[in-house]
Amino acid sequence: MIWNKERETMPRKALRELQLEGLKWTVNRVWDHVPYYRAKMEAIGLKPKHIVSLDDLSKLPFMTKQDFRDNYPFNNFAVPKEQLIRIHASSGTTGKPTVVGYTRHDLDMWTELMARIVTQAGVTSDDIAQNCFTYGLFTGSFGLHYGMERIGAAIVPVSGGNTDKQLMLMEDFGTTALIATPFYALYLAERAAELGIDITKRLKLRVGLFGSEPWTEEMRTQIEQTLHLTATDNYGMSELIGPGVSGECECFCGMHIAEDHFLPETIDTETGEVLNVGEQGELVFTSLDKEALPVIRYRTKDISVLDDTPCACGRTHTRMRKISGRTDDMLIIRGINVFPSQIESALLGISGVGPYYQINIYRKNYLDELEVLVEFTDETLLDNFKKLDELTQTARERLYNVLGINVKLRLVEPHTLERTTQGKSKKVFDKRNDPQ
Ligand code: DLL
Repeated sequence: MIWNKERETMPRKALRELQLEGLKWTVNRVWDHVPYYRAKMEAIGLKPKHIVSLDDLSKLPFMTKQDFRDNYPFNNFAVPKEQLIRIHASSGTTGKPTVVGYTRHDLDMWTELMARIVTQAGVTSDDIAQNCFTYGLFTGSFGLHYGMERIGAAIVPVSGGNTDKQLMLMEDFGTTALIATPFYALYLAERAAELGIDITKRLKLRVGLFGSEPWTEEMRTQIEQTLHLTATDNYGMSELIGPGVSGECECFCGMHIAEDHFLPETIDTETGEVLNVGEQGELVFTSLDKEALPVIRYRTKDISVLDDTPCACGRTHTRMRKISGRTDDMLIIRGINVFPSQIESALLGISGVGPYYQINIYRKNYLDELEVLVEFTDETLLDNFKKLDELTQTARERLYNVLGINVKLRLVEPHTLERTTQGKSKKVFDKRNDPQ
């Protein structure tokens, strides 16, 4: 089903006209109300009147996370405080968080976008949706919450953690839709097995809405096989709106971007040059009708590929491929680029290991070393050194074939690596700057 047929299936020509109108409106708004960005434009002699076509987008300076930090908390807002009705912040691990604000119009627009996302994932008003995203400053929980309410699904705001209780409620309420990070979804399945809950018999889950952290196709397969549901991906970031930027439809061929509200680009991370649709690069977004926090050419650091070929679902909005990594996630080990997602894909393709893993990077004698810890799944192997050794060799070779470098691979016992039950999971531990 399509939530907003008029908008989501809009002919491309009409969509481009709408985008141009939104772009001009946003640039004017920022020029008038956001001094730091006006200064960036003035520094290159650019005025709002120079933006006359969508091609002029590339003339505009980028925004980055640093701009949010420099203007903490409210100096990048384009409205006075009395017009704000919600403030969220991203989970900055160090220092001050990234603060984002919404007017009533912004919240309404966001809710509509979330209604699209959940509808295209296959959720209907008959569903009972359990929200395992932690409620608080994080945008994920509230975004999905209001989107579910808008379409008439029953939302259960359990929040993060409390896994045993989550499973109890899931069974008692007959939850059909699950909202979580992909790794928490996997943990729910593991915990259910530990508690002797037969998911096929006692739970009624049928669809999962997963996002907020990178996950591979191999991880999707694992989740679908263990939780017995259809796992869908959705993407977004606080700076732009929260979740609601893009989500998968029933065709599973990328995530449709809400192009009537956000203008996507991909750029070469090094040069900032705009890439052609179909080329892999860093995603950059411009908001088209946000009041409180207009965003121009925000560099997400997320790596993807845009695809504007027609989709069988009838939606006309450009799609983006699953995020393959972040520019700041990329590990350079002895001159070779390695993405954690490559490691995840390789490990999950080996029977007998995974899906829990951890990546450590050390510096030894001025050389970087990559260590991968992965759980083996069959506990009886503990008594079978030969088999364990063979499995280690297989996994090591597989990683070498995929990454092109030697990895120190360690198989660890099942249930030994940490399970993240709230928030995004951390899998990479860069210890290169730790004292040796
Ligand atoms: O994570 C928004 C969100 C919440 C999206 C719930 C989807 C579901 P932030 O905390 O600001 O916002 O983190 C944004 O998370 O730049 C990506 O690096 C990553 N991310 C979000 N969704 C996905 C996804 C929310 N589906 C950052 N796949 C983004 C891969 C994702 N990475």
